[in-house]
Amino acid sequence: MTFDIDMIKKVYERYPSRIEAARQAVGKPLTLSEKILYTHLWQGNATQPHERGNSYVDFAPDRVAMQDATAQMALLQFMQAGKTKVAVPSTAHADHLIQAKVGAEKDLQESINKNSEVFNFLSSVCEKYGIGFWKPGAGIIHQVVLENYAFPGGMMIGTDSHTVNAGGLGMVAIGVGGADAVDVMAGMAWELKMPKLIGIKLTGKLNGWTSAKDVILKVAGILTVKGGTGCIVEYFGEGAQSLSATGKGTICNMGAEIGATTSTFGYDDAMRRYLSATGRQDVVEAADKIAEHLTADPEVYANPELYFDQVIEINLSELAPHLNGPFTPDLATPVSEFRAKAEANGWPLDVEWALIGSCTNSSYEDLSRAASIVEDAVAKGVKPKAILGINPGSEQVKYTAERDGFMDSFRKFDNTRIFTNACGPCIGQWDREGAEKGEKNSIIHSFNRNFAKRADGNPNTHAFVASPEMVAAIAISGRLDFNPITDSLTNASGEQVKLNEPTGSELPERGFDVGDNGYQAPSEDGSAVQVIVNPDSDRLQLLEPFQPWDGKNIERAKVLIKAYGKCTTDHISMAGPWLKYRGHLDNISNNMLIGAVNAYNMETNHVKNQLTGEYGEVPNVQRAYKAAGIPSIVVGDENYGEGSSREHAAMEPRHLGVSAVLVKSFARIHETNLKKQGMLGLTFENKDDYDKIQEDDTVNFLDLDQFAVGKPLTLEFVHADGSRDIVVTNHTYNDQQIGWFKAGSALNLIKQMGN
Ligand code: MIC
Ligand code: SF4
Repeated sequence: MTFDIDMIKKVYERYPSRIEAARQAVGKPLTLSEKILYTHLWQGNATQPHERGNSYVDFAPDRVAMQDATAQMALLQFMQAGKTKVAVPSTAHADHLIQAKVGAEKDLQESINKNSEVFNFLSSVCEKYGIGFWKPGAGIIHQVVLENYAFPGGMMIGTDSHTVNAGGLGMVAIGVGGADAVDVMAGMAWELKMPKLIGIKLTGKLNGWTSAKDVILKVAGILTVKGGTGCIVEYFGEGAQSLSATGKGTICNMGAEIGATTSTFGYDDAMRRYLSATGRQDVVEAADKIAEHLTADPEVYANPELYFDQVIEINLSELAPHLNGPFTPDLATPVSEFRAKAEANGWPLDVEWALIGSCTNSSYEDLSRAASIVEDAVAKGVKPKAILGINPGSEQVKYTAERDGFMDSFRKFDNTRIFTNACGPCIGQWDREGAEKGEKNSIIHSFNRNFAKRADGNPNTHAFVASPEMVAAIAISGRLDFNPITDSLTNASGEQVKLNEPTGSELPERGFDVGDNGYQAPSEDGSAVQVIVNPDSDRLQLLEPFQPWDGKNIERAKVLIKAYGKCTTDHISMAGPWLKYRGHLDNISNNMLIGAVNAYNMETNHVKNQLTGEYGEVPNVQRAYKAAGIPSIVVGDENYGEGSSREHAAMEPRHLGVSAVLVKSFARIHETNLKKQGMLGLTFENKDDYDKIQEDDTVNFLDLDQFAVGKPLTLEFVHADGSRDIVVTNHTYNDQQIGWFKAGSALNLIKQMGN
């Protein structure tokens, strides 16, 4: 039976009338993205058009998903909101806290032992408040959501940036911070700036070694890590229809890597097949009744330039396999050009580890195609040079792939490691032997992110992103510059052999199967369930409300750090070993900005304490300012806060007393997270002013006491020699968000409203 089928049916029932209202309001044919957005307005029927890229709109998402590493903070906040039950169907998934070391069975048990306090907390909060809980080992949140909850034309939010994966089934699914999830779970509207729309027309058909992953690797190369900011990417065309639902999921998933709000595809046969194979024929039947509304109007796809803000065309028939990286997912290189580029840049070519998995590429189809490469190599007598690590996306995928022999195919390589159905190495939960030596090396993986230190903590690991098929081929050759289309390998008998093109199955011929899928349903009435947080715990800490603004200008603030270059959420609040403190704000604050490069000395975690003149670790220096009652600001570069949805990156500075973050530009989720937690997120009016800010500066806000919508804020930087620079900064706060700032946080406002 499909989860929440009644809710889905209700959404579909109101579709025709809401579309009608939207059509009248907008006054022209509608894209799919607009259809989904306008049918999910908080107010009900649309009464006016909403200006893309400009107007803030209140939405009513259909559901919420959370993963363990962000759910802890989301649910700690929800517990403060004073509600007895979540207002919309919600789930939490235990996937990020499980380490990959020796193999699934041992690793899973060890992780359960190590994290039992957190898992028990999540399990009991879920039970109490009516939230479905997917236990450790059940799978990666986005794969489980695609298999069980996503439905065409629906809208969901999730406390993870890759929530967007559900676009593979035609949803508008958006990654948010925990505080946003709390709004929706508490039965309030969820606000988003009306996104702009990028249309990507896919023509032709994938062939040979190319896979869905290469579509998004190519798009990332075109649009860069910032190019999708504030936009929904809508894919269409005959090429789009030729892709499987999980392939579409891969493409949408990595839309997070170009900063896109989300990505989506129109309802089609591939989605019907997937829904039906995952036991949701009832959704197909309901969706078929309104199928015309679950894709754009025909005029839109016939003349996309008239309806999208930007249009890109990609011919799948000509698309080549890509390798993206190192250190950023948008550095795209077609396989045929890779060798020359790697040599020119001194990227290590030998590969010791090749990893298949993550929410991006861990479907049945992915495993089947990668397994075909392994089988082919075995048949031709070729032994793999690198270690192959596999993280299946869900228990259902693993169970079925096991039944159909693919896992055995992988095991034919002596050095394959099958890890738990969980994030594992993708989030730095990887006990890689030797990583601590910090040697320069390369790895290849089918994940989405490849920021420095992410997988194994070694800053010198060059991580490259590719399709599972290419990862398998590179595992076999042991070389990053191996091009399976043109290159041969030497087999055990010394012969030159070429690998066959991958083959695989979109869906299991005999259907999916699973023993225990790892789901725990909540109690009907959770009022008696006790949620226990031990006051001495170092993993969990109940939250204290942040202080409201005192209505005055901030004066004599210090510059804690001027971050140089890329400063992602991994730099601001590192994952890996720090994941264990995700439920304890004070403890996790000890990682605040420790990965950011200090522009004044180009070192990490080494900033000047203006009170003593000595250099220290960022969190310690900030704790010293806090203890002395001195405010501070953080300065940053472009796309500050790129990457994850983790609100810790906003809560830590808030908790430690940073007042404002002033940058050249923000990534969307992070900017909202700052606002929600009552921080000031500001951008330079003139980006060159970044250079004017000096290490010993003291900062005065001149007109914060007149904080208002659309009105720039003026900051005065007093330099050590007494000279001053006036810096004009912009902000995007609307009235409600200014209210959050004044109240100290959005949650403080919810509580006020509840009382
Ligand atoms: C990630 O891929 O970076 C994560 C870990 O899934 C994050 C969420 C987190 O930090 O917990 C994300 O993408 O939002
Ligand atoms: Fe997990 Fe990696 Fe996906 Fe994030 S990107 S949800 S860490 S698998």
